[in-house]
Amino acid sequence: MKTVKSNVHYHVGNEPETDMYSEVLNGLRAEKKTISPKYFYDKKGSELFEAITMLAEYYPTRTELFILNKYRDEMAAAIGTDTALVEFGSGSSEKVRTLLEAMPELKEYVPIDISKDFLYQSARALSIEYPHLNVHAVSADYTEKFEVPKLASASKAVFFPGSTIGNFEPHERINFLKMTADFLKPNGGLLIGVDMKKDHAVLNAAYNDSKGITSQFNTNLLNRLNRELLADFNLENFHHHAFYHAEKGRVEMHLVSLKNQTITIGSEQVTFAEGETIHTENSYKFTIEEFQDIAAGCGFTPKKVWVDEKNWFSMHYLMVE
Ligand code: AVI
Repeated sequence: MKTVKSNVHYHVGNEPETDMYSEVLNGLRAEKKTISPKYFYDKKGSELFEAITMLAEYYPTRTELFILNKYRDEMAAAIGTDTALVEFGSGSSEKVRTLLEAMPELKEYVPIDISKDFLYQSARALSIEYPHLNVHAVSADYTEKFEVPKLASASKAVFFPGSTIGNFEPHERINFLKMTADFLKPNGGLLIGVDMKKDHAVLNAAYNDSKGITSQFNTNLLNRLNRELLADFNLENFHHHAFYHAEKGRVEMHLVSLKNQTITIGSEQVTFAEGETIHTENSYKFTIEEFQDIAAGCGFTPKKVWVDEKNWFSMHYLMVE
């Protein structure tokens, strides 16, 4: 009998430990009510985000893909050949395929994602498409400490597309970049997608699409709380509100209470005044210099930046010593 040797390996990088109930409740009890955007992504939320990426008004995904396609050879050259490519929040590993096409000599790809089933399925598919690649799928929350298996390549490069960094608060962003710099030492690189500051009308339209998908994405959070935390939000009594806040350099998303109301969540109650909001997301936008300064403060040396013709989206390559 022929023994089959698989080129996909599965690892547990850490066990995510968030207590959603107490985190959400603390957020709703705060002076300014807030819920972390990480809770958008249940099954329905992930599908809605996928739909957002295909909207005419939502430029980031297709612009980043355009940049990746156009400059993938330069990116591959910057990353080098004796390097393991590690992707944070790899999901379906769709974007990385563009890069992999330009890196035929790459030996190791390490997708990291919190959603184990999806990760393992995508890693398996990728390992079949790229039989020469060793795929080490690591299930982990990459914003916390995690372990990766011992790798054969001389150095590591992290691929972090999608401008997810824009959804981190300034202190989270700094922690994340410092942790990533530590992880990459010595001689590692970070290829990261970063959405840029631009005409406010373009930003406002991207988060207020005409089909109302972003509104559904935002309000779906309440559905999730109803189902998973036994809450009784009536979705008709909350309204999607998104706008670009120029001084803060971010798009804010809120859910506005349309009346005075009291909500039950599990065994607790939370009251809302008419017009009061739950702040559900910030999406920070950066000039090239702003982002390079932040990264430099966390131990990175900026090496190269690629942008589209309109200067709407950037992909930075940064290195650590
Ligand atoms: C995932 N993240 C980068 C998206 C963004 O643009 O900040 C999430 C999103 N929120 C509303 N539309 C898309």
